[in-house]
Order: sequence, then structure tokens, then C-alpha cells
Amino acid sequence: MKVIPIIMLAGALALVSCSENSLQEALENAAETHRPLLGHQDDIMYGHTWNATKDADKALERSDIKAVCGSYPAVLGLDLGGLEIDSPCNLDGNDFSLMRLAAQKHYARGGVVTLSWHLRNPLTGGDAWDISSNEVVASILPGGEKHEFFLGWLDKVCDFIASIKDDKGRQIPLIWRPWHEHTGGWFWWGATLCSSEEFNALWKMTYDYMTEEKGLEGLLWAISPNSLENDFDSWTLRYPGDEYVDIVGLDCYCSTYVPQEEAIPNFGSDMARCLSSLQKFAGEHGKILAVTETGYEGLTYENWWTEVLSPAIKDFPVAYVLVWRNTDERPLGIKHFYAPWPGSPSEEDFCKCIENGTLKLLD
Ligand code: BMA
Repeated sequence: MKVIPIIMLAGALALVSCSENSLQEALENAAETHRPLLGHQDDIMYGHTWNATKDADKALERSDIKAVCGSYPAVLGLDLGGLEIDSPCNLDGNDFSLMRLAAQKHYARGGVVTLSWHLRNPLTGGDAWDISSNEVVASILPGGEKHEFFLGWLDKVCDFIASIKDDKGRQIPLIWRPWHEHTGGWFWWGATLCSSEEFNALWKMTYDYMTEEKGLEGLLWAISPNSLENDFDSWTLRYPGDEYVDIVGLDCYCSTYVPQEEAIPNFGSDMARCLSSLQKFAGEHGKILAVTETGYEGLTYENWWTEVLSPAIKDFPVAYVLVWRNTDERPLGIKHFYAPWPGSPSEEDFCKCIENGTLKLLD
């Protein structure tokens, strides 16, 4: 959607009702009051020892966060990776029909839905992490050999988004977050794989096709640079322009690749550096600020929520903070969990953040 000035709203709002403006207002209100909404990727799709796609119970009532604190997270993240190749399930095994229902159900509960897309590599046939060619973005731009083919993928995404409807048959407003972590070098659209001109052209093409060509409305477009050790500010070279973006978010994780005594202070300084920069940018450009992905894999630091995450975000007007997924299904016994579940070490500490208002769940 095109630029809408930030309206500062006092008091609480029901999270979302039927228009993109009320979604925008709910996010602005959360940012303004420094009460970020808590988001969790795949929250009602699966968690510790359960999986809605595989289990007989498909009521979409379960949630690790609800089991711990009594409410669902305010923001539900879902990923469309796999839709482009007509797979019945996304790249993490979620049945797409059930994902549609989950989005509808979460919206009906008053929540916010955000969609990302770990799409496959349209040139090589590999996955989103296939960085064997730096010609991929060029190949899908107008004039490229895979342009039409890629528009076919976008058609499927548009059809799916348009099919996520409320009980009156209207498409629900949601946050659409394509081409995430584009300042890194691990996805085929990353900074080391295409020029900034190509990236900006890719974003604009995606926007124009989805909104003008396909007429999709009700989306807030979120761009998510990942934290960079040096020169974070240069991410703005890969920014398509104010009329193409509504939310500027940061993807920044607490690393599990270095010892905890390093990871925790590093995370604090990364967040401070990158969020200060993004806050300034968001203020100058009239955009909503968010932490679009974060977390500490395995949550081996019991007080991570109150001692690490809260201090990292508290000084910034952040609309929402989304932690990544809780899955039992990663190989080699890696504990790929970013939210607490009953019996997990950081459970009590997480609930403190909810009770003291640092993070907001659904009412
Ligand atoms: C990554 C990991 C992967 C997953 C991908 C998309 O961060 O969680 O296992 O496939 O996100 O959800």
C-alpha cells in the first residue's frame, strides 16, 4: 500500500478488525506505547510433541505459548515456501489448507497474521538457500529467461493470500514480508548474489504485480534486513522506496554458534546498533518499526526474556517482536525452539514479560 502518515493513537485498540488501516493502527499503537505484540512462527501449527498437520486433532487450539501463559501470541507467522511448486505442505511440513485455516482462525481471535516466503530457486531448481548462481534475480526480472515462470509462482501466492478470508468472505489484512534477510548472503536474493538495483527492481516488480496486476489489497509490506556487524546503515541501498514499504523490521538472532557469554552481549549490542538505525529511518520515512525475526535457539539461558530480550527492545518503538518456530523435527537433535513450552527452562521468565507488559499476547 502507499504511504499513510503515522497517526499516534492513545489507549488500547482491539488488535485488528477488517481493514488494513486498523491493522496499521494496531501496530502503530503497540509501537507508540512501547508494548510490542509478541509473535511466534507457526504457533498454532505445531509445537513441542504435537503437530496439527500430523495429529488427528486439527482444531488449531493448541499453542506452546498458550500452554505456558494462557493466551495465544498476538502475531502468528506463517511461511509460504513450497506453494510455488504446488506442494500440499510448506517447507516445514505444514499443510497449506490448514495454514489457511490457521490464519483465518488467528484473525478471528483478534490477532495479526504475517506471511514470509522461503521460496525455491527458480533458476536452479534448488531451495531458497541455493546460492550457487548469482544470476537468479536477473533471470526473473522483466526480460530474464525465468520472468514468466516466476510470475506463475507469484500467481499462486496471490491466489493463496486472496483465499484467506474472514467470516464475511473478505480477504483478511495481513503483513506480507517477502525477500527477507536480503542484506545477508544465504538466500539467492541476498546482497552477495545480486546488485542493489536488481534487488530494488525485484521488490518493485513483486509489489506492482501483486497489487496492480492482481489487485491484491489489504497487505502491509514489510522489509527485513538482517543485522550486520559492520555498516548496517548501508542496507538502505536495498530499499525500493517509500511507496513500496509499510514496515521496516529487523531480523536479528542471539547466536548459538559462539559461547553464551559472548552471544548474549553481542545480541544486545547488535540489537541496539541496528534498531537505533532502523528507528531513525522509520521515523524519517513514516514507517512502522518491528523486530520481524528473533530468538535464541534452544533457550538455554533461563532468564533470556527478562534479561536479554527485554532490555534489547525496551527503548525502541517496536510494533511487534516475532520469535521463530518450535519444532521437534530438526535432524541431529538440535533443539530448534524459540518459544517456551510447559516444562522448558525459560517458561517462568517468559511469563514475567507478559505479566509486566513487556510483550503482549492476545487478550
Ligand atoms: C529456518 C529454519 C528452517 C526452516 C526455515 C523456514 O530458520 O527454521 O528449519 O525451514 O527457517 O521456516
